[in-house]
Amino acid sequence: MKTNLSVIGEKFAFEGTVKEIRSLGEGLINDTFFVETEGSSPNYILQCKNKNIFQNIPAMMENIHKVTTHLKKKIVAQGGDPMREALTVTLTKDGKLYYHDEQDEYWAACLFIEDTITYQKADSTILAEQGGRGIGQFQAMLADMKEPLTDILPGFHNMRFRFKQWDEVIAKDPVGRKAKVEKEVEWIESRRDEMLAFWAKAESGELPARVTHNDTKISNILFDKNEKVLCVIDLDTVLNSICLNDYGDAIRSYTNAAGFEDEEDLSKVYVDMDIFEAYTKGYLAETAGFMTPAEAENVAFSAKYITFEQVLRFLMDYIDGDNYYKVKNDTHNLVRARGQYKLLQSLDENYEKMCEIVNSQLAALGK
Ligand code: GN1
Ligand code: MG
Repeated sequence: MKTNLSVIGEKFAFEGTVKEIRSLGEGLINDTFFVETEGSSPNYILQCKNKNIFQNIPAMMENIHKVTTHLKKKIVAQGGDPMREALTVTLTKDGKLYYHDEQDEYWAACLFIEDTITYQKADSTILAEQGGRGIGQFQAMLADMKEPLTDILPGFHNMRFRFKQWDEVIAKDPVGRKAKVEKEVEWIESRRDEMLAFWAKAESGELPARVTHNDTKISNILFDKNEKVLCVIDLDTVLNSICLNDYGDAIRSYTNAAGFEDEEDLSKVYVDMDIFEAYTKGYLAETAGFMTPAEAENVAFSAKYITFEQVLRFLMDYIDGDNYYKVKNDTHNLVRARGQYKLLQSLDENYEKMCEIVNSQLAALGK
């Protein structure tokens, strides 16, 4: 049955009169719509959340509510604009954080922040440094948030959990693709111990759990017209996890010279070290103040960790028959896994230089 968007829109406490609700294109996870209102009333973003991936959407919305409430208090105390520098969840007319429709779909809305720009690619060091500041400020403002968040994506960046999923998929080989990717399977197996050793530091508490974003690509940052970071968006994945994962995931996406995960020409996939330096500078300027010595020591490795995790997740989804990520064809996940592996190789090659950059930035910040 086709969803009647205007009926969904009527459930929310939008100011003014809704003129049109139109699709903002297909995201990889949720379906997103722009709600345009008449005259000078605010506009909104409306989303149908993906319930296959997010199995507890009420808890997800509670997490978002807790985080945005905390951020707004901090922004006001710093003299900022809480309506532009943090997301504002728009409630339903009966005061709920989401609307659960008759077809068992979950909808949520937030205020659209006007006069901002988003980028798909970090094509300048200015943008990269600002992006690093954005996630760094986000984490710093949330570093003293005491209320725990519900773990709505159990095991999300947990390598032990990922290997458990991996072992099950490899044992099952449900669509007979394993034989086609022996070499790629070996990429994963050969680094199992190295990657589990990093995660063991999170399990022991050596790397503490903090409030983290978990999807730190550049398109999840709103910039103002002067290329200055304004607001971090897409809070579906806010969780308690280690802060370095947000840094590592951003490095994985910002520094990829190819600019996207679908590049088939692997000669275009490598780490842009100028972007690496700029992002690292921006991120550490905001986070060095709260980082423990153990966190500071593991900054550079986190980029390898998250990139490896992404190779594993794409390859696992390929072997599993493409159940998680949306794909355009049978080899889409394999292409993505190969691209991420090429990026991981480039991170390996540049690792010494990456450590030097991190250490010199930390030293400049008195760490
Ligand atoms: C998914 O759709 P997007 O880009 O927000 C995924 C991330 C992956 C990313 C890879 C909840 O995020 O973890 O890194 O694809 N999000 C979820 O492109 O699994
Ligand atoms: Mg996302």
